Amino acid sequence: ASSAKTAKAAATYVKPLHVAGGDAVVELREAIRSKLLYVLGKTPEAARERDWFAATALALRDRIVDACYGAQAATVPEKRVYYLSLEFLIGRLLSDAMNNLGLVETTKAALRDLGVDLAGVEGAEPDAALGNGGLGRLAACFMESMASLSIPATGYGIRYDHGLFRQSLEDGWQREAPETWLSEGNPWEFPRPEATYKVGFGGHVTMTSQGDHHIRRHWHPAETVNAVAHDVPIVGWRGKHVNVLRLWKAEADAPVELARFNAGDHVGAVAGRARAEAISRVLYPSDSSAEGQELRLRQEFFFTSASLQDLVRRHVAERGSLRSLPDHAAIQLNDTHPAIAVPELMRILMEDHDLPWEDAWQITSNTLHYTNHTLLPEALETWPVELMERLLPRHMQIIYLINWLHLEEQSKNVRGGTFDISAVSLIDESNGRRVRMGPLAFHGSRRVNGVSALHSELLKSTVFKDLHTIEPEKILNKTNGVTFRRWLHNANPELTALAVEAAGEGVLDDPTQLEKLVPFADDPEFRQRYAAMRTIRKQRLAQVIAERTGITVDPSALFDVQIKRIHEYKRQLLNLIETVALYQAIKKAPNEDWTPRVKIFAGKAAPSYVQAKLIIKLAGDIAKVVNADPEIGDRLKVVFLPNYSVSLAEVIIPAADLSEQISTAGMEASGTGNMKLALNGALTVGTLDGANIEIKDHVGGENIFIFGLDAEGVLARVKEPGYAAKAIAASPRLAAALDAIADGTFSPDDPARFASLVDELRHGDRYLTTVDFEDYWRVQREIDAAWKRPAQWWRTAILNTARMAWFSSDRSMREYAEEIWRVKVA
Ligand code: B1N
Repeated sequence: ASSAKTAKAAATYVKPLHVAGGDAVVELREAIRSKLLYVLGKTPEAARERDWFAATALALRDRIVDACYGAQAATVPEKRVYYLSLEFLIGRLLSDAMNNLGLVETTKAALRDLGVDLAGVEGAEPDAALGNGGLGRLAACFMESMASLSIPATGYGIRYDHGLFRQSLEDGWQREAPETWLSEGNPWEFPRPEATYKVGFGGHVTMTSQGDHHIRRHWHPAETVNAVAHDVPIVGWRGKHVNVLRLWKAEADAPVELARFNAGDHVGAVAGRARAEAISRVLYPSDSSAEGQELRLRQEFFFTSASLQDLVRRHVAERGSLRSLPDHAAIQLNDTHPAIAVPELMRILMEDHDLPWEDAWQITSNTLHYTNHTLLPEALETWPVELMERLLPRHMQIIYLINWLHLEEQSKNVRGGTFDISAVSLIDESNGRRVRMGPLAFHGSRRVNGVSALHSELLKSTVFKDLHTIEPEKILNKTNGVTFRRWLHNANPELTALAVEAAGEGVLDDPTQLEKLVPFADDPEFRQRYAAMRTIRKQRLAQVIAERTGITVDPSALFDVQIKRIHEYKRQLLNLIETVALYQAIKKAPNEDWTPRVKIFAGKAAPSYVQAKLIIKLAGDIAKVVNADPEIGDRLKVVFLPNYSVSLAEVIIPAADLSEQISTAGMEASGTGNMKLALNGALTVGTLDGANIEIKDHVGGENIFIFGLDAEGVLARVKEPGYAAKAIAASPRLAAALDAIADGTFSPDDPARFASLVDELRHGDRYLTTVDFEDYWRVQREIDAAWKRPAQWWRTAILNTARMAWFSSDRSMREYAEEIWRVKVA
C-alpha cells in the first residue's frame, strides 16, 4: 500500500526543461551517423550501445574542439594554472559534455531519430576511475569548475591502463578484478606523440669545474622512459571555455633491444619495455595511506618530471625567460604525491637553463603551491634516503642542500635559546633516514592550504606546527567544493527542475540563487513535490539494489546512506554496531512504532587492508541475518552495494534521505560526499569533523544531526587510559551488540570471524567508536522521530538544498584563483 502511495506521489511530479528540434538535431544526428560509419566502421544495424556511445562522444568532441579553437586559442593568457595530481577520478564524461554544451535534448532527439535510447548510450560509457576517492574526485571537480570559470588551466596526471579495481563480493568477501576502461579505446582523448618527454631514473652525477669555485653538476640517468601526452578536453559550462587534462603514458625508449633479440634472448629483449611501461599500468589502490613501494615513487617522479618539462617548454616558447615563471604560471601540488617537483624544478632550471641556485630557488618557491589532504600519520609520505639516492641521485643532493640552507637559516634565528632542529628538518632520522615529503612541499611552496577550516587549523597546531611558526602567513584554508553541474544538475534533473521553477534559470549559472528556495520550505505544495522528486530517485535506486543484490527494499522507508572508502577512521563499524543494536531493540519490542529504515553501504577497501575487508564481510553477514528475519520485515533492511564508483554515486546520492558522516573528529580532512548529499537534500548525521562543521554553519544547527566528541574532546579522551572499557561498561546496549558480533550471531559458520574486530574495540579503539556510540544511538532515535513528521522533514531537506551553494567548487576555485594563484576570474 505504501509503495502504491509513493508511486502516486511520484506521478504528481512535473518536468522537462527544454525541448529540442530542427536543424541542430539533424546536424548532430548526421554527425553521429558519420562517426559510426567512417571512424568506427560500423553500420547502424551492427552497432552496439558501446559503439553508439563512441560515435556520440566523437561527434560532441568535435563541438568541444570548435569551442576551444574559437577566441580562446588566439591569445596567450596572462597566467596559467597547472594542477598536478596523481589521481583524477573523472567518471563518465558524456553527460557532463552534453550538459555543458547545452546539447542534452538535442542529443536525445538525434539518437531517437536513429532509433537509439540516450540512457542506454550513457550507460555504455566506462567510468574513468583514475582515482581512489575524495582526493581524486576533488581534482575532477576542480577541473570542471576551472573550465566553467574560464581559468586557463591544465591538469597533469597519469593515463593508467587500469584504474581503480573492480570490486565484487564472493560470499560477502571483497574480491578485486582489474578494471579495463581502455579496452575499446577512449573517444575523448587526443594522443599527442609529438609531446613526448624523456624521464630519467638512476645513474650518477658528474661535477665539472667552471672556475671561480663554480661547479656544475650534471645528472646522467641510467635509464630513461618516454612520457607521451594524451589530452582529454574539459569543456566548461555553456561551452565558453575548454581546458585540457594532459595524462602521461609511459613508453619504452626502445620497444625491443635488437642486439639481445638477435642473440636469441627474445624475452630479455622486451624486459626493459615491460619495466618502463609498468609505470602507467595501474593506479595504486590505497586511499589515505602512503604506499612505500619503488614503483609508486617512479610513478610520482615520472608524471611530475614530464609535467614540469612540458610547462617550462611552454613558458619559454611564450615568454622567453624563465625568470618570469612565477608571474605567468601557478603550479598546484595535489598532496605530496608530486612533491618531488621541488628538487626537479630546481634541477631543470639549473641544469637545462643555466640558472644559479639562488635564482632557481626564488623561481621554484614562488611558483609551487601545496594542498595537504590528511593528518593521518600513516598517510604522510616519507621515502628512504637510500631509495632516493638510487633512483634520483641528483634530486637527493638538491634536497640535502635545500635542507642545509633551511636549517642554517633557522639556527640563525635561535639566538642563545635551544631549538629542536630535527622538528623542522626535511630528513627524518628517527627510524632510518627518510625524506619527509610534507615538509619538503611546505618549504618549497609559496602557499600551503588545508581543505576545511578545522583541518587547516589542525595543520597549524600539529603536523606543520614548527614550520608554521617560522612562516605564519604560509598556511591558508581553502574548503573543498563539488561541481553542481555533475552532482545536482546531471545527477538530479528532477530536483534541478524544481529549483529552476522556484528560483529561475539563473540558478544554473549562479548557485547562490538556490537561496531563493528558502521561503518554499514553508510551502506545503512545494514540500510535497520535493518529496515526490525524492521518491522517483528512491524507486530508481531500489531497482538498482534489486538488480545487483537481489534485496527488495521499500522506497517509502528512510534511506540511510554511508558511501565512501572503507576505513576505520570513517567508522562504518559504528554504523554497523548501531545496526545490530537496533536489530536487537526491534526484536525485543516488535510492536513498537519503529521508523522503517534501509541502511545502504557502498565503498571499496584497499586490497591489503585486512580490517577494512573484514568490515565489508561484517556488513554482508549482518545483512543476511537481518534481511531474512521475518520478525523484522520492512522495519530494517541492510544493503551493501558492490563496486562503488562515481556513476553509482550519481544514482545513490539523489535517493538518500540520511547522510552518514561519522568519522572520528579531527580525522576526516574535509569530506566531499557530505556536500553532495546535503546539496541533494539528505539530512546529515555527523560528527564535528572536517567540512561537516561548515555545513552545519551554513544549513543551521537545527537542520543537521550532530553527535559525539569534537576534535578537542578526542585529543583529551585518548589520553585517558581504559576509555573503551569504561564506555562499554556504561552502555548495556553497546555491550550486547558487541557480544552478538563477537559470539558468531552473524557468522554461525565461523563464530570467531569478527573476534579481532571486537577485540580491537574492547582493548584499543583508536577511533573512539565505543566512546561515541551512546550519543550516536541517541541522535539516530531523534532521526527516527523526525521521519515521522514529514512536513518538518521535507522543510529541513529543502533548507539543506537551499543553503549549500557555498560548497560549489566554483567558490573553491575562485578562492584559489584570487588568494593563491593570483589569476583573474571573469
Ligand atoms: O581528500 C579529500 C578529503 O575530502 C578527504 O577528507 C580526505 O580523506 C581525502 C594517499 C589520499 N586525503 N588523503 C588522501 C589519497 C590517496 C593516497 O594515496 C592519501 N585522500 C584524502 C579531498 O580533499
